[in-house]
Amino acid sequence: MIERTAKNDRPDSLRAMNRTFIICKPDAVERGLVGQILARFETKGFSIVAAELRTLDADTLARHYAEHVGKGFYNDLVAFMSRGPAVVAVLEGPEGTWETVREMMGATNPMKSAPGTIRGDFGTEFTENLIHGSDSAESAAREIGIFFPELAN
Ligand code: IDP
Ligand code: MG
Repeated sequence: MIERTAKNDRPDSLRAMNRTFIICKPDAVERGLVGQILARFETKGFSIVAAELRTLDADTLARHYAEHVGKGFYNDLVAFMSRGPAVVAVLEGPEGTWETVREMMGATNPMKSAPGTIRGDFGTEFTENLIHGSDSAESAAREIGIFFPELAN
């Protein structure tokens, strides 16, 4: 795992607000797009504070995707997300970084994602949509706690 110290000097209690969790999903790894995806965030000015190539198991995915357990697409989602390694990472930037990361990802359905977004530029499949990003500051803190407990406050 790559880990480095936060660049800011805020107290630990505020840092989670400036960090968000992403997954470059198995399709991104298979297609060799991880470098391009991470480069967009780095070029934007966000820092990678943790990153690891990791194959996700069903139990971890059930915690991560708790809100989706039992939905029609859930079994396909787990099969996809566990079929090979993904890159799990934590990005850091100014307040609201999670929201800007979501905008850079694009809409969930890549056929509807705007050109210029990651999903809009690289994908066509609803489930295989390349990237996950936390959808709120609270989700970011929860997800970082699942995947990088050593970074949790
Ligand atoms: P998000 O990743 O944009 O936050 P969510 O609604 O949280 O979207 O769904 C989680 C993931 O589940 C999506 O990124 C996608 O991979 C998959 N997914 C969501 N809805 C559908 C669907 O209707 N059909 C197929 N896959 C879906
Ligand atoms: Mg979501």
